[in-house]
Amino acid sequence: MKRILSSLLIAGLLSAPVLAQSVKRSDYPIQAVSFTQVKLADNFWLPRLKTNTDVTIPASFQRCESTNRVKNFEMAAARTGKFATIFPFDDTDIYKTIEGASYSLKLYPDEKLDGYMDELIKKVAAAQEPDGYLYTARTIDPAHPHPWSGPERWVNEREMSHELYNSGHLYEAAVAHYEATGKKSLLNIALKNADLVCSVFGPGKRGVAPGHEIVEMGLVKLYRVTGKPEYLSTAKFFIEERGKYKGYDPKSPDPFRNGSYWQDAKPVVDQKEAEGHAVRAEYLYSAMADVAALTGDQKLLAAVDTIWQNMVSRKIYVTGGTGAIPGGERFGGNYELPNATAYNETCAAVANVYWNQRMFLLHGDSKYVDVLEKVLYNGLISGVGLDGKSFFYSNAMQIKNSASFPQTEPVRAGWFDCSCCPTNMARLMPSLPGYVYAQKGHDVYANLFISGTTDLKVNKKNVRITQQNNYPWQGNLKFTVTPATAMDFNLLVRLPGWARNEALPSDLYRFATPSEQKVSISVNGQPVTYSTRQGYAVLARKWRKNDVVEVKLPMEVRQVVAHPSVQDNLGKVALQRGPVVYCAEWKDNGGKASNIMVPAATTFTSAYQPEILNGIMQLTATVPVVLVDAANNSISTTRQTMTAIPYYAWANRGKGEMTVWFPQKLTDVDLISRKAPEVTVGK
Ligand code: FUB
Ligand code: ZN
Repeated sequence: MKRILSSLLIAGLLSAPVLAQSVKRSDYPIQAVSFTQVKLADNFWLPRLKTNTDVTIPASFQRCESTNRVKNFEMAAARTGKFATIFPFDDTDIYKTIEGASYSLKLYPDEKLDGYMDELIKKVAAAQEPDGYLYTARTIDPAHPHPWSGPERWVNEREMSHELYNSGHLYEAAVAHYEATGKKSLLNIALKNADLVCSVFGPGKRGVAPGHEIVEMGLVKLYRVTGKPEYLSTAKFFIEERGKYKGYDPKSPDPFRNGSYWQDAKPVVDQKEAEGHAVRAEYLYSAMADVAALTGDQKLLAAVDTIWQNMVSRKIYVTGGTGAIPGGERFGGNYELPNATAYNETCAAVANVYWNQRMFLLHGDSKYVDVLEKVLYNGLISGVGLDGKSFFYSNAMQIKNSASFPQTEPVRAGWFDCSCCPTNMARLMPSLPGYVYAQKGHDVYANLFISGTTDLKVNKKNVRITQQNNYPWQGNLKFTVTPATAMDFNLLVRLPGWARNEALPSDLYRFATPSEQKVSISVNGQPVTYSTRQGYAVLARKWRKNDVVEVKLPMEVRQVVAHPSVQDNLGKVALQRGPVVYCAEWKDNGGKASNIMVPAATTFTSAYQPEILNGIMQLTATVPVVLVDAANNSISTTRQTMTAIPYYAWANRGKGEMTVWFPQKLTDVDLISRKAPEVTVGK
C-alpha cells in the first residue's frame, strides 16, 4: 500500500493528504494473498480461467459492441443520439468485462487485449461529463433520459436509476485495471466520478440509500488505492443512509412497499435477516464488512454477523445458490427454498463469494470459506456453460416435465437483455487466485485446494508454497513449503466442514449419517498431531526447504438432508462428494430424472470419466425408479442404474429433466410438476 501511495503521489495523481485522518485506522485482521502472487497449475480451475480468457471475455466485449453498449458511450461522448440499449445499467457490462480482462491480463499477458481496452477506455473518458458524471442513459440526451433515470441527476437513485451502481462497477474495474496494468487511464475517470459523488452526497449534502448497492464496495477499493478518507466516509455514509426514507409502508408485506427489497426498511444495524434483492443485499453485506473492518465499527460488525448467520442457516440452497424468489430476484422467508421455482441468480453467487471472503478476513473462521467453496464449486459455475459463452441467469434446482404440465426447460443463453450475469462471471473467474491463500503475520492460511504456486513473505522473508492435488476429485493434498531460510511460522490448512461431518456451518443441511473417516495429516512422511483453530489444522514448526505436508480428506459420497422446515425437501436427499453437489440429468438416466429414488441404504460408485463434460467424477448406483405407463394413468417401479453428475455441469448436453433432491421413498416422489421460474429484472 505504501508503495502504491508514494507512486501515486509522485505521479501527481493525488493532491490531498493521503492518509485518513478522520477515521480510525484499522483493517481486516487477515489479508488475502493477492491474485498476482498466486499462479494456478491445476486441471479443474485453470482450464476454466483459460476459457474465460479465450472465450468469455472476447465474447463479452463483442456483445457489448454488437448490442450497442459501446455505442451508448460514443453517443454520450457526442452528446447526441438515442440511448440504444434497454437498461440504464448497461454501461456496467463494459466495466465488468474490463475488470475481468484486467485480471486476465495478469494471468495471460495480451498486447492486443490491452490495446483494445485502451481504446475502449478512451470512449469511456469521452462520455464522462466535465464534472465527472458518467451515465450514458442521461448524458446522451439529458432532456430525454432513460425512464428509470428520473428527470434530473440522482433524483431516482433510491429506486431504479442505477447511477451509483454504474459508478460502483466503474470503480471496481478501474482498480483492477490499475493493479493489473499500472495504467491510470480508467482510474483517473473513476476518481473524477468519485470526487463528484463525494461532493454531492454526505452529511449536510444530499442523502440517499443507493438503490442498487456496489458503490460502497467500489469506494472502499478507491480508498485503498488512494488513501483518500472521503471515499471511505462516503461509503460509510451510504450504508448508514439505509432505513431513513419515510415513504415506505412498514406494515405492508410487499417488499417494494416496505423497502426491504432495497434493504432499506430499517437502518442496517437493526437488520437481522438477509432480505430483498439478493445481489443488492450481498453487495451491501460485503460493503458492511469492508467498512466495519476499516473503521472498527462494532455495531456494523455485529449486524453483518447476524445477517450472515441468517443466510447460512435459513436462506441458502444446498448448491450455495441464494435469492430463492423470482419476483424481485430476492431472498425468501426463512426456510423458503422451493426447488421447482428456485431463482438463484448467477450474480447472487458472485456476490456471495465476495461476502464470504470478507467475513473470513474479518474473523479467520473456516466456516466462511466452507460457504465460499460451496458456492464456487456448485451454484456459481453452474452459471456458465462448459463452452464459456452460454450462461444461466437463474440456476434451477429441478426441471421436471410431464404431459399435463409441459414446461420450457431453461437453456443457456449467450447473452441477455439484462446481461449482468455473464459479465459478472467474466470478472470473478480470473480473480480466483486471490482466494486461495491469506495471511496474518506468522499465520499463513491455505483456504482453497488448487494446484499451483504462491510466493509470499513471512517476516519479510520469501516463502514459496506449492500445491499438487487433483481436487475436487481426490482428497490427497500435497503442499511443498520452501522458505528462503529455515523459519518458524504457522501453516493453517482448512479442514473443510464436509470432511468434519458438517454439510454446512448451520443446521440447514446435515449429512444423513455421520462418517467415521477422519482427516489425516503428515509432514515429510510422518503423521503429525495438530491443534485446530476455527476450523483449521495449525501446523506450527520451523519450516525448511522442501518440507512436504500431505493431507488426506475423506472423499465419500454423502447423502445430505435438509432441515425439516424446508418443505420441498421433506423425505428427500441430495448427494455430495467432497465439495461437489450432484444432480441427475435426463441424458444419463433414460430421459428422466424426476422418477429416481435414492433410499437411505443406496451405495454409490465413483468413477472419473475424462471424456464426459470435460472430465467429471461420475456417481452411479442401482436404485428404484418410478415408471408411468404410456397412457399416463398407472405407475410401477423398477430398479435401474442411476447416474449423477456434478450439479455445475448440467444443461451442457441439451434440454431435459434435472433434479438435485431425490425422494427416498415412493410416497415422496413428486409426480406433479410446477411452473418454471421466470426471469424478472428489477421490479
Ligand atoms: O439491477 C442490476 C442487475 O440487474 C442486478 O444486479 C440483477 O439482479 C439484475 O436485476
Ligand atoms: Zn445477474
